[in-house]
Amino acid sequence: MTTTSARPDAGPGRRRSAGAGPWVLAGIAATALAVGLAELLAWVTGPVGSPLDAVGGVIVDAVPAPVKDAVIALFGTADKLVLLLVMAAGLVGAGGGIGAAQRANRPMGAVLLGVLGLLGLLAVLTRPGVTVADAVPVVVGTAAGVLFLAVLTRRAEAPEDAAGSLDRRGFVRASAAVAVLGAAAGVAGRWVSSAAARVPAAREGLRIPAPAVPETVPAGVDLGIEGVEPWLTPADDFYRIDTALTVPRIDVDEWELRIHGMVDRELTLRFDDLTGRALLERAVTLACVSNPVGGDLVGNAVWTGVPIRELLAEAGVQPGADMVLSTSQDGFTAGTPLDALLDPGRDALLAVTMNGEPLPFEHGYPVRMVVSGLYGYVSATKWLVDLEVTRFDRDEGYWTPRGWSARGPVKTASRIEIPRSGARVDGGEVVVAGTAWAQDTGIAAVQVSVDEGPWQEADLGEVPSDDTWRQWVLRTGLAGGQHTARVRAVARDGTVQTADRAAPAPDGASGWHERTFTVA
Ligand SMILES: Nc1nc2c(c(=O)[nH]1)N[C@H]1C(S)=C(S)[C@@H](COP(=O)(O)O)O[C@H]1N2
Ligand SMILES: [Mo]
Repeated sequence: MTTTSARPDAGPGRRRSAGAGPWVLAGIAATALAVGLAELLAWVTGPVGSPLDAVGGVIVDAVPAPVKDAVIALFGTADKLVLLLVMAAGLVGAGGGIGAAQRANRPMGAVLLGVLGLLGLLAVLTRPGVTVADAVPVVVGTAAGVLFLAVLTRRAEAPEDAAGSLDRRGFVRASAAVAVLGAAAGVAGRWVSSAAARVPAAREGLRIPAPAVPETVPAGVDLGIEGVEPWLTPADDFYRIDTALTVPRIDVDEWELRIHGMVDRELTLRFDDLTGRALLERAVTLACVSNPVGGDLVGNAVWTGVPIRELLAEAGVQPGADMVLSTSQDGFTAGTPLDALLDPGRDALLAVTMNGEPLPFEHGYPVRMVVSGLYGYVSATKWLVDLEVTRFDRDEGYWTPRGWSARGPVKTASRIEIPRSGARVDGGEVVVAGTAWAQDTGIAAVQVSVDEGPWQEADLGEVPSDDTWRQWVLRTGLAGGQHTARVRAVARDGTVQTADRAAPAPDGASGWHERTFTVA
């Protein structure tokens, strides 16, 4: 119950109705809120749910061909913009009418707004590929608009001194604020969703020049053994590790890379500045520091890109620097030792393609780093936008304060892929096979010991360089019963893969991989 103190000029419960102008504004505000919120939500649920696109589509389909031709002749490619402006004008008119109706005959305005929403919903539901989720933007937007109008009406009708009561000024202010908010939401929604739709199309249409120095992959990289990972990992099967909740979708035309810090000349590069250079193509195996012994957070791809040292040379690295802090568009950072990036013997690329295609969004489109011999967390920044030449005693990468070591050279590793754990295999000759890697150093040999017997040399697949993993196979006669095989690799510098067991944190797992299986 509301108690009201009597005032000479306004009796208890007396309606103070604003004039027609404020009500027209209120109707426009409610409509703007409904449409604007729907457009913003359609950015999340997908473009099919956009009421402006849906109604625009209905209009385009309904307009007679001569009118359409005239519009295109008049406005050219701005025809879509013209249609949007016409719809916006129509909505302002409808909103004004809704406000006037609400003033004259409550709740007629709210009902009309509901009808407008229903028409928008029908338009959305006629679109190809529509799903239930696409109804959400219009329904929620319309509900918000109706709610706003209802609450505004109640408050305007409330006795002047009741809590939440609105005077004429408050009524106009609330309407104006919501109108601006709704319009801003609509513009923002359309802007971001059009950018989001443009980016995948741009990636599809992207033409990257052929590498000046192509990779030559020898014929024997794959030993052709069933159950062994292919030497070249298809992009779709490539492991994915990152901190991104939603995969960044960068517009390649907007992309810029800034190279700064302890350099003589700051550089800002656009995508064309990168791809206009002589591109180098290299197969490089990427590994995650979190990969356990025998794990699969490792993959091998052919990348093309620009050697990072060429760009650093152009910028002119100043004495005293020992690290390059790379930053992604979504704020991830990696601290890479400068000497690894300057070493002419090591492949360190700003990569723009993966297996002959523009980088997949998940793997860093449009530009990422790939550095042979370093774990991804200290070197393989995806969605790269910034390189700062600095020092390890001044800066650190994302994972360093989270329990991982500042430097992350890849540890020599090998794994058994067949026989699978617990497998039963046919007697006679047993095939033990898998993959081994020591990026930037190379695999010289792989050795297998069965049941703690002597180490036997496996046959090795070919490799184009020391940057990639290497397949291996040992064919050995084994008696029936249970056996355990273990594997170790020897790197090209002569070091033997260590037997010391280490967990992945803080700088990578180590120890020999074992598989136990049964021979029939
Ligand atoms: N922007 C960004 N780049 C990143 C990461 C990340 O979280 N964000 N993770 C890194 C880690 S830990 C690894 S192992 C590799 C994995 O690359 P991939 O997902 O292409 O296999 O990306 C590196 N680059
Ligand atoms: Mo990683």
